[in-house]
Amino acid sequence: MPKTKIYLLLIPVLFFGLSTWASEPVPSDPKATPQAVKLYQQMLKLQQKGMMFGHQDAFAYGTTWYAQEGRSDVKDVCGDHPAIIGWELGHLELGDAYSLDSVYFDNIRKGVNYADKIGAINTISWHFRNALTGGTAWDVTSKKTVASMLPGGEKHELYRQYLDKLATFMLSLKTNNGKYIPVLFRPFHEHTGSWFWWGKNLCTVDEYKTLWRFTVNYLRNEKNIHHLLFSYSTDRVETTGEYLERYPGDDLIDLVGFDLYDRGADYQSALGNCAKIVTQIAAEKGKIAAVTEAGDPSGKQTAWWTKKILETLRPYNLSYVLVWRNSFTKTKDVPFGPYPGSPSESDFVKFYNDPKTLFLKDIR
Ligand code: BMA
Repeated sequence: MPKTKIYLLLIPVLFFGLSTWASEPVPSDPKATPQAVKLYQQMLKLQQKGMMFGHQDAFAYGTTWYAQEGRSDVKDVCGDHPAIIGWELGHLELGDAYSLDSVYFDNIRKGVNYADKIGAINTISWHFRNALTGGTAWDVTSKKTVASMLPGGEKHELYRQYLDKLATFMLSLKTNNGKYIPVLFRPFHEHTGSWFWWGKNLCTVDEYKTLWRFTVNYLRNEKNIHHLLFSYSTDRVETTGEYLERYPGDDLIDLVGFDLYDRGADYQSALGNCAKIVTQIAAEKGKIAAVTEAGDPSGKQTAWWTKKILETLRPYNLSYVLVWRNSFTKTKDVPFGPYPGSPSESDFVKFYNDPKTLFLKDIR
């Protein structure tokens, strides 16, 4: 066959290939790295298939161990790791060597790398200090903190310094062949409540949105960071209007989520309602939807995984549900994830075996 004819045959192939490529959804950052684009598209596809399981600090420590590569309490219980691994950066802004949860930032970097290498997805939260008062993330004594951090504010320079430290850390998340590891980043969460300095009663709608916009633009434009997908996550809300009241914009956000702990008899209805709200918004906007934090604060319910979580969330196309950490030190919190000997251990295995839930082996 003459060469020109072969080229002609290629035209429909090329056209089809390009049009499929053009219609693929892309993250909010127009300069997102190929790895961030790939992660975004992978998560959008997976959310049609099932719901991933995530655990905060899964690779950092468990109820009886600390910093053992390859171990997680989840794996100790069901034989597989979570698909989503949560990390926390609080105190990075102080220049400390370890986080407010006593995890060395070097170990977080190694853990993010390890998770990425084995095909898991990393999400990072940041309970960072109150720049105005010097208090913790839970210091809600001033309503001026957010305003003070914005351009022109008295703590704006200090906030830039916090972000510089954050940027240095994010830019250190690289694979062995030098590619930035894409991560979900989830700052300023649970802002529909008022227990963090960025909460609802502590700043205006405008201040909250401006804080987001300044932060994302600073990281993207001044620090040249393009491997982050940004998560917006409220606490419990009743309506779509309430959910979106402080939403900073489609050009900044990739994932819409919420945090909801089992604190009362109406947990299932509230969980279902929030799941409905975020999955509808995600479908309309072409974004990822997730339960970004959950847990049973009593630690005693024996069928919590199947009865409360799975049964309630089964109808929805959620990317993941992440439960909070299994602290190895004595805190006021129970371990929220499964662990050997926990009252809900066998129920977790049922949850794991259900086709709706996705763990590491299901996504790589
Ligand atoms: C909270 C608790 C704290 C922890 C913080 C940040 O919900 O688990 O003990 O310091 O998250 O991870």
